[in-house]
Amino acid sequence: MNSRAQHIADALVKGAAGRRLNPSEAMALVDEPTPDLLQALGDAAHANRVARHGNRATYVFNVQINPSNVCSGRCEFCRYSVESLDDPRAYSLDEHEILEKVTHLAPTEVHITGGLNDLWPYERCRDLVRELRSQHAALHIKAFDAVEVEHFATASGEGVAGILAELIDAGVNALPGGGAEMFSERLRQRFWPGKMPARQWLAVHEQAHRIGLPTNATMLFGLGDTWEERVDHMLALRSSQDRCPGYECFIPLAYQPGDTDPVAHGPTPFVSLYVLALARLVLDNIPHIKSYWPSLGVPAAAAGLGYGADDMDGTLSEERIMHAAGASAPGGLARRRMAEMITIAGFEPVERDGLFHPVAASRGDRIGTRVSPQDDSASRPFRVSMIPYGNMAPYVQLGPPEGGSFVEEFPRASLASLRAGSVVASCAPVGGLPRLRGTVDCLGAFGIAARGPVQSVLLLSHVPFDDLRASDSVWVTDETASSVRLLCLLLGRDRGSGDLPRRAFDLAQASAALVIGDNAFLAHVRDGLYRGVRYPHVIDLSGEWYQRTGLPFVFARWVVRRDAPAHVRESLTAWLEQFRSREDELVAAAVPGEAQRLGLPADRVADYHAGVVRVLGPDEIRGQEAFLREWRLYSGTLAGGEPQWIAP
Ligand code: V47
Ligand code: SF4
Repeated sequence: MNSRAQHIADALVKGAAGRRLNPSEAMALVDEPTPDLLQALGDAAHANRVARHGNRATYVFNVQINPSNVCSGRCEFCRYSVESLDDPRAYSLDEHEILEKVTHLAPTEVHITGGLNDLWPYERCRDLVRELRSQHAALHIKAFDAVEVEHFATASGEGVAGILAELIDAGVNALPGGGAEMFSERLRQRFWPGKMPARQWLAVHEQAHRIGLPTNATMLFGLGDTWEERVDHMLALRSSQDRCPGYECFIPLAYQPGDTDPVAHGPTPFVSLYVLALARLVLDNIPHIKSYWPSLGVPAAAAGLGYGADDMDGTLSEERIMHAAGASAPGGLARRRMAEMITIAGFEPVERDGLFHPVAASRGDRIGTRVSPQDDSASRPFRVSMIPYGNMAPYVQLGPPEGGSFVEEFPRASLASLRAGSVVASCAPVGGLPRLRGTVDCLGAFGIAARGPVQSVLLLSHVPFDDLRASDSVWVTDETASSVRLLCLLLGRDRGSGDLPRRAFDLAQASAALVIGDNAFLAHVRDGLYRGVRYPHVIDLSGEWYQRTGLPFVFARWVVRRDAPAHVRESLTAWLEQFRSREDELVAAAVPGEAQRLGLPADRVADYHAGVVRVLGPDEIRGQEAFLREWRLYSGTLAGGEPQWIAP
């Protein structure tokens, strides 16, 4: 072995054992990155992470809140921000919306970060945190990166220490790791000259650590940075942690180019895995390495768990920063998907809190049962998917069937789980049932239906329904494809397929938005207000359907997998029969909790429930058949099959 190879081999042995690499050893690991060296690095990093965390990989049930995308920062790589409110892509959420989202989703953690602007000045940000804390005592609030803290400090004249102390007092539990970018001054001058230099970023974090506020640290890579610059970034963080400990986690962020990229493309999975493994070996004093799926992509992030990472961040509904730059990872993942992804990668999934502690088994999710493989105890051997909308609350009130447990997931995900066999039963969206023919059977005549408007599927529109044309665009929720089909049918039957509106990928630019479940109900109660925008036309699609056909609309049917064992079918049937006999009582019992969860008067919620049909009669069955027949006929007339704005 030559001396260079020996140097690398020694560094790997030290790194695998968790011993500190000196700068020359760290540099040797990136001298000539090759696939063979990646494997060796991965093995060493894996040994290091197993010694620290065993075979566990953590995730958190979290939500990202980005109050506004208006930012004076003008970093060249950023596809998320816009310069002013005049930009059509600009948005600013309001407090009500944010609080409602958090109440509705009830996450373990919120991650709040936004742009530098006058719309959300310091006092407003602080008061938002205060309000969140007063409403959610146990919520982990990870808020405002070092760049935002510095901006608050300059604008308010209070100084960084004062701002941090006040934010802690308001309820902040940790600072996120954003704004570090790459510490290289060369790259800063080139891509983000207006942003604070490395020493200032480090000073904010060290100040936070001094007063007991933990933080994270990121590194943006793939913008023409060299391997030496990456190692220097890690070494600077390592020294900072030695000086003033408090970094919980390191998060490498792969540059997402968007469509006006300053460099040709983002980093390859080879580079991402190399960076993760390198980080685990160099950052001996930072406990956690995060494989951040919105930025690395789901496959590379899952693979990253075998290259030194021990955490996958979280469910992250509403992540905007990476997605604004065209990240191809899904917009949010259900807890079950996180757990599945980790299991498939060969690790034991553990749901954690904001400080990386396992979530206590008693703190289950809000619909009754923990969503993790630990549910598969002998006493709860089968899983039933439960859609997390208020109209399902009476079923939740009844509790899971004998021998089963609930798994929370949106309608589209529940179809995939049924197909994959990871759940045995679901109240599945009717539009997806034809594709499950032969795989599932209906369980009696139970489901969710409406004889007229029920505020469960709404089109919120700037344009009257009858005037929507091909020149318009519709943003659709990705929670289900069924309601999208209903909308297509209602629009397409009168207009012809050539005149269907286009699908919008940006809500802010859409002429109309299709929303379902609780979002639809809340938008109805608020006279068309959704995500801070008031839509003058609120069209209830089950009402439209009823008007045109005289038939009820069936949103979902309880189905069971055909291969379910007899005792599972029996248990589910007995459970639904029990539901039938106790429906009124269960609905009444669900109303107060639902009213509190949604922040609405109980009578409003009771009215909503009164409009939902759960035990279906002959009219509902006719309505379901009519919808499936009409859809078959209509979609058969479309040249390219289903319209392109129906996601597969
Ligand atoms: O600082 C912006 C990055 C960061 C792009 O603390 C981009 O747990 C890639 O800080 N391509 C903000 N990256 C996100 C962040 C974060 C993310 C996940 C977890 C944590 C945590 C923190 O996003 C910015 C910037 O480096 N970013 N635009 C882009 N086009
Ligand atoms: Fe603004 Fe942050 Fe985007 Fe820079 S990265 S432009 S500071 S939002």
